[in-house]
Amino acid sequence: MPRQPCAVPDPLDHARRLIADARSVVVLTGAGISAESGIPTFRGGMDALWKDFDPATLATPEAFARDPATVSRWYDWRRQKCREAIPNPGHLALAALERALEARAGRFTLLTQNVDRLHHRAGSSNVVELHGTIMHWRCSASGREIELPDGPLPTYPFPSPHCAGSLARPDVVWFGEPLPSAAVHAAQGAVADCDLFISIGTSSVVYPAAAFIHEAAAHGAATIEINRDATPISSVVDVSIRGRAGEVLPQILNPVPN
Ligand code: BV8
Repeated sequence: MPRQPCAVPDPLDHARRLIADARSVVVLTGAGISAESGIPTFRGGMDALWKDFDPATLATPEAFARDPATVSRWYDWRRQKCREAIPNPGHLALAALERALEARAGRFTLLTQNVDRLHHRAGSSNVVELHGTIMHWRCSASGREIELPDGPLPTYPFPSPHCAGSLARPDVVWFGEPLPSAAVHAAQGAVADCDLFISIGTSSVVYPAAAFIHEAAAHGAATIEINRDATPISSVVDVSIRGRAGEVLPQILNPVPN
């Protein structure tokens, strides 16, 4: 009798089983989950308009100090893209997962690197914005929040109404800036407690966000990656699913097991 090859579970079935058994889930999302809502990813090419600019060099305090008009225009263009975008089935599936876990007295934390607020608009509630939000701007001197017009800003850079001579800046975390301590604290607490960590739509190259999945695995959490392209974690997670978040998440989360 020829030996039956040990069956390698279908990744989608494996993911479904891990989710059904999970008690405490942490999800980390990146720009890829908002791509199907029409928001350009961070490293996937912003748009013909900005093709000559490298986002990683624009998303720095140095760039803002050197050329506040260009940086302000870029962020306000992205803010408009975020306002026009609507949550896609990937965002909605994660909101449904949170409700299903709550219904079975489980725990759910959504860590996002995204600044677009689409998870909130999709109905997710326990959302930790690791890199802030583009939908709020603050005074570059006092840090006070600045009311913005819904439409494009009238001038770039946009003067702060709070401190003479200061500018409005997006309330995001730039490279070289520390993440909000409350967000880091919330993330570390959730990661320490989770038994399942799901990474979705991120190139897994930006720290400290990219470290969380390794911390979760180190204390025994199962790990799943859902991403269009391979990343540095694809070969180390328990389940690696290559695909679009808006297509894969509804397949593994609906109906969400209570
Ligand atoms: C800090 C906000 C210290 C602004 C962003 C080790 C430890 C700590 C720091 C470092 C470290 N090593 C290096 C650093 C420095 C740096 C860093 O990580 N550099 C990297 C590039 C090497 N980190 C920092 O500077 C951080 N600060 O550590 O401060 C400190 C402490 C005390 C005092 C002073 C300082 C701050 C990092 C945050 C920077 N801000 N964004 C803005 O948005 O403009 S990061 C930026 O990258 C975006 O937020 C983005 O979310 C993030 C990660 O990118 P992704 O989301 O992954 O997007 P990307 O385009 O790369 O990938 C998309 C993926 O989706 C792709 O893989 C693609 O295949 C996939 N995809 C596409 N479509 C789909 C899809 N997947 C599924 N479905 C689809 N449809």
